[in-house]
Amino acid sequence: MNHPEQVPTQDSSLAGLENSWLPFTPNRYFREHPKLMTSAKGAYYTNAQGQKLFDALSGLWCCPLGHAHAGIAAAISRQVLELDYSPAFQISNPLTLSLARRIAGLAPEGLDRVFFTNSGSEAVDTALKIAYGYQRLRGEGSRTRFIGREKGYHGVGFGGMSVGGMPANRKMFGPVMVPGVDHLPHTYNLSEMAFSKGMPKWGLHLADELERIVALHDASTIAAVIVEPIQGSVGVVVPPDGYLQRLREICTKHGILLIFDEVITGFGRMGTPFAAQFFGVTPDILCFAKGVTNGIIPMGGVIVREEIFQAFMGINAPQYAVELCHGFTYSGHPMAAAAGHAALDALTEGGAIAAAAALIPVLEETIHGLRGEPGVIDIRNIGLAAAVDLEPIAGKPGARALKTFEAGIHEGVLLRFTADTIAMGPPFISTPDEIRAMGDMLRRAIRTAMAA
Ligand code: PXG
Ligand code: PLP
Repeated sequence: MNHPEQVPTQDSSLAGLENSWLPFTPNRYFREHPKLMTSAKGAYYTNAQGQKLFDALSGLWCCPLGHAHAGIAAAISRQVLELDYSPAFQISNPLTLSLARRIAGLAPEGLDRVFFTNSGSEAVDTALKIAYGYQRLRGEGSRTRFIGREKGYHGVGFGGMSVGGMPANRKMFGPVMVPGVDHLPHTYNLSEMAFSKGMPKWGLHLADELERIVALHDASTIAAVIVEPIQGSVGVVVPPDGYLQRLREICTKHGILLIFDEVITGFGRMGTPFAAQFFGVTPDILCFAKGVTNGIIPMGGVIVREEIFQAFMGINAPQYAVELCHGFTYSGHPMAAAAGHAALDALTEGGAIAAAAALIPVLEETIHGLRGEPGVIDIRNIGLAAAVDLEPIAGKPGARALKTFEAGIHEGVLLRFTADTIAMGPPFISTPDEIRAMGDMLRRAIRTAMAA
């Protein structure tokens, strides 16, 4: 049903807003301050006002190759007339199989089996189910607990929400969480690590909290630990030096699976194919999404150690029995697989991951150049990702970053903020000058927001 009386303006491009419920959006604010994009090319959007905006977060971290990418556009146009869909259950197709092979080839040694999903949230819930199923199949069915981390974001499925650690995403749903989850402490500590470049030197001891949690619950009750190597959504919280190695050691010692949620860090954001290679730590299960198709067709998945897959193949059931009763109508969608192949072409042979690596020092220098600006209380960076924390306005958390976001649009940059943190993950196709220009626009936006 329409509610014409609620249409905020006469602008015909907003027709339909009264029937829309926008995700992770303050819908009441949006209605008064609508923002519509109408086209995108390369590292820029054009909005309904005709302004050109630099895409400082590569979409929502998912478009590192920029927009209107010729190779991906050509691949999906071909694919739609070749094989637009084929059933995901009981059937596959050569393109999806060969994409799994290429992804396994990019992944760290030992991670060889790919299960496709359509989003990061689905990847996380799939990973948790595989982890528990594996423990059960190897005779460790008492291992039912999952350990997440404070400030973690693992999507919005019931599993991902439960292991996630962003209070706002959890508080409405407390009673319906997956039971038995515990959380590692987060590693963000302004007094110890403000303005660090790369990995903070402080905080390795926080990994030992896993030993405390294991002692509390007993290892025999814990199936898996899930962490983002870098906490992206909360605003680029970088792990302390040695932290992920320590988690790996503790998990191995206690027979606990380690899951890396690389939905943001996968496919080049760290200047390496995955963060696992950047940090030199290999998990047992790795979740991916976003960059795998450059965000153009939704796709996600998990990559698991062969041994985990083989545990499922060893079930005591006839050969024609389904080993894992789990999957999605669109798992390994041929259109997504076509986009995935074209994205991987650009990331690997096309040199985009190498280009991202080359931009890392430019982003570091640019972003730390904002130190000393009014209201800037922290700056941090790793890989091609960075964040700036702003002094909150007393009693109005998030209001300072919102003002900066609005001022950024005026300057020509689309920023992403969460609470009073501005996060940046520019496209790998950016030029050094574009990164510097982004820094200048952010500087002016911060000054405007502080003056307001
Ligand atoms: N895990 C991680 C680590 C993520 O970053 C998800 C799972 C969920 O993926 P889907 O595809 O279900 O949204 C994510 C998603 C931001 C931002 O501004 C981050 C995400 C999504 C939207 C915005 O940092 N991460
Ligand atoms: N709900 C209903 C009624 C369905 O039939 C299906 C799939 O067949 C789903 C949900 C799950 O949808 P998807 O496989 O796209 O996740």
